[in-house]
Amino acid sequence: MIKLSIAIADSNALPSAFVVFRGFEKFIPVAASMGYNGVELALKSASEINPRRLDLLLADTGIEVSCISTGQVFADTGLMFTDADPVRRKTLVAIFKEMIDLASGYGQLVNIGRVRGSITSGDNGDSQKRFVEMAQELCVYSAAKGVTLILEPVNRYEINFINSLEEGVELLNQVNEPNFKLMPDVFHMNIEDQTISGELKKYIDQVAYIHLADSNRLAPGQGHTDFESIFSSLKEVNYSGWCSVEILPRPNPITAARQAIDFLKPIIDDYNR
Ligand code: LER
Ligand code: MN
Repeated sequence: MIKLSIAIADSNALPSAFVVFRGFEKFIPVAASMGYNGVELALKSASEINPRRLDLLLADTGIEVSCISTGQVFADTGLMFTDADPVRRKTLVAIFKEMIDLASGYGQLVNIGRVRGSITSGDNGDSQKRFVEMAQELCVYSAAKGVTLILEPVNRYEINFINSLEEGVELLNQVNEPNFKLMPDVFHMNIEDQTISGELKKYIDQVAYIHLADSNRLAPGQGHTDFESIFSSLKEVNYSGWCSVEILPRPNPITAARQAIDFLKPIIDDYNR
């Protein structure tokens, strides 16, 4: 069974927040009325969420939180897991623990995208070691709260650390915690991975969540990514979980969200039959 979600941030989110919708109060009801099952909350801090208000919105609309994503933490603060400065890493651990506390009530998934940080050339693996240690600490904290951390491979034009699913799985193996999984994004996979369908099938046991966008990062159906093939491959290996629409809000948020669900709903309904 696949459930469909869409990325949303607070109304005053940074321009760099990569989401379709901005404004929980306004757009959670819009996403629900379009037929989305969930919303992915893109946050820079857990304090952006008022749980009482969110509970009301979720109850009124019947929609779920699919995941909490953290790209804005990096965009807003520049903090990263690989940072050489222990004080900055400690600040990031505290921000993440609050996100994990929030996720224990909403979605039980927290992503690690660009906030993992980059690798400084010639550092002899120190950046990676810092990542592994911090991920292990946060996995232990998350496990006690029933939360899984999900690592998103991101293409080489945005970061130099973990671009492909294969690299992601190597890092998962080093961290070696049961609640550390992958969040493939088919837009990045189109740039980095040998094939999208093949790598998704190969690593499906590690896949806990999927981002969807077409080859041009518009709504699925607007570019040349073969979504029929992706979903039939996922079906072969029985993927069950969230797929989340993370696309450019073009020509405008409503049209982009509508295009995505118009294209994906028949495919997902068929998948779930
Ligand atoms: C975040 O999910 C992502 O895919 C990044 O490309 C955003 O910069
Ligand atoms: Mn993504």
